[in-house]
Amino acid sequence: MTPSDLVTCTVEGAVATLTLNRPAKRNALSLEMIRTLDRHLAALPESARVIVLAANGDHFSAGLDLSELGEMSAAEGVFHSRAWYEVFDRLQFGRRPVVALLHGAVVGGGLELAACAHVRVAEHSAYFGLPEGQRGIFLGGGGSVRISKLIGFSRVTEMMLTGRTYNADLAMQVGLVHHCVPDGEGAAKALELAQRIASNAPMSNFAIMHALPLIAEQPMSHGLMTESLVGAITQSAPEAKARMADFLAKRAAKVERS
Ligand code: 1HE
Repeated sequence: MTPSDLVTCTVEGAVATLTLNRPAKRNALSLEMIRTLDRHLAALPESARVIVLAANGDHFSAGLDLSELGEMSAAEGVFHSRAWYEVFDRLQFGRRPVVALLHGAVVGGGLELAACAHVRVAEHSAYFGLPEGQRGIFLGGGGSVRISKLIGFSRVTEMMLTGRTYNADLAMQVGLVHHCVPDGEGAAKALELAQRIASNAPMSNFAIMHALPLIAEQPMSHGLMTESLVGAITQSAPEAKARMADFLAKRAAKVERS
C-alpha cells in the first residue's frame, strides 16, 4: 500500500468522505496516516462542504500505531504529539463540519480522532476505550482535553484506570456519540446528517464550529458578548437575509417534530 492509500477520499456533491484505509493493522494511526489525512484535508475542493470520516475493515481505529513509539525519545514524543494536534485542530477548527462514522474498536488515538468530529454516529458494533494505561503510556492526541470535555474527566479517569470499554448504547447515554444505529446503517445515517449540515448557511456552520467551543471556555460575560457579536455578523450575511425572507414568505421548510 502506498502512503496515499492510507486514507482515501471521495467527493460526491457537497460531501467529502475520508476513509481510514489500513484495515490489516486495524487502522492503527501511523504518523504517515495522520499526514495523509492532512493532505486530503488540504486538497478538498471548495464544493465539499461537509466531511464524513469513516474507516474500512472491522474497526474504526486501534489508536496509535504502537510500533512507532518504541524508538522515540522524550523530545521526539513531544513533537509526535504536536504533529497529531496540528492535524486534529485543522479537522475540528477547519471550514467543514465533520461527521464521524464509528464501528468496531474506537480506542486510544482512534477515540481522540473521533472526538475531533462535530457529530458522531456509532453503529452497534462500536466500542470505545482508552487502553493507554495498559500499554504504559498516556494520551497524546488531545483526548485528555477533548474527550474530557465530552464526557467529563471523571469518566475518562475511570476508563483509563480500569481499562473499561463503553459499548455504543452506553456511549450514547453519556454523550460520547450523538446517534446509535444498527450495524450496516451508519453510512446512510452519516450521509443523511452530512447533507443536512451542508444545506445550512456556511456562515452559520462556521459560527457553530468556531464560536460554540470558544464560548464554552469563556466566563459568562465574555461568552454573552461573543455570542451577540458572532450572532450579529452571522445574521447580517446576505444568505441569512434571503433565508429569513423565504421563511416569512412561507417558501421555507418548517421545523419538523422528531
Ligand atoms: C496494531 C495495533 C496498534 C492492532 N498499533 N499495530 N491501542 C491499543 O492498545 C489497541 C491495540 N489493538 C487491539 O487491542 C486489537 O488489535 C483490536 C481490539 C483493535 C482488534 O483486534 P483484532 O483481533 O481484530 O486484531 P489483532 O489481531 O489484534 O491485530 C491485527 C494486526 O494489527 C496485528 O498485526 P499483525 O502484523 O500481527 O497482523 C496487530 O499487531 C496490529 N495492530 N492494533 C500497531 N494500535 C497519540 S497517543 C494515543 C495512544 C494510544 O492510542 S494507546 C492505544 C493503542
